[in-house]
Amino acid sequence: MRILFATGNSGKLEEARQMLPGAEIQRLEVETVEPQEKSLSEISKYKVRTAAENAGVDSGFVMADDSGLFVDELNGFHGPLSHPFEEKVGKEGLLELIHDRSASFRCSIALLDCEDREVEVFTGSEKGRLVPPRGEKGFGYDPMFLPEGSDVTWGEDQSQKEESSHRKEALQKMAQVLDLRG
Ligand code: ITT
Repeated sequence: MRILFATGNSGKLEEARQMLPGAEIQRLEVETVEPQEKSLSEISKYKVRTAAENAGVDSGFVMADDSGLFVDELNGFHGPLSHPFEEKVGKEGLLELIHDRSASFRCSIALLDCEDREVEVFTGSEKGRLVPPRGEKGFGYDPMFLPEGSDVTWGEDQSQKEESSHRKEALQKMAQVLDLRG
């Protein structure tokens, strides 16, 4: 089964290919549009609909992913607002704002079925702790994220992320539904 993935983020694309070996995932070359004030789920739905529309895709499946880092002490900030935050404060700047470094990653994947124009959303989350960057693997905050129960970051050991992550959980839920559809 072919799924077009509307993303400008090569790390997400690689993970989806690795985590969903049963699907042929191709990048949909289109700029994603991301409203800044809503939930991950609303943003992912908006992203997938606008991407399919702007690229003129009218058959098959299109997916989009919106993910974010939610810091417990900041009541879940910055969540979906990563781009403005990173521009002003920077990834490592985040560590200077907090005492308690507990945080979660959350992922929302929206899947558009172009036949009936319905969008289904699949979510996942992963708890952990933020640390000064270690390792160079992965992307984004991976070098700063220690998943719960581990003492190495995703930047040092990607195999942990391949086994269990916010994106993996969402992709697995999506894979189940696609299998059910046959
Ligand atoms: P799209 O084209 O798919 O929208 P994006 O990079 O803009 O790609 P998001 O808005 O979903 O994606 O995510 C914003 C940032 O959050 C992203 O650039 C990373 O810095 C961080 N992020 C998201 N998922 C991550 C993950 O699995 N590991 C580390 N950082 C992540």
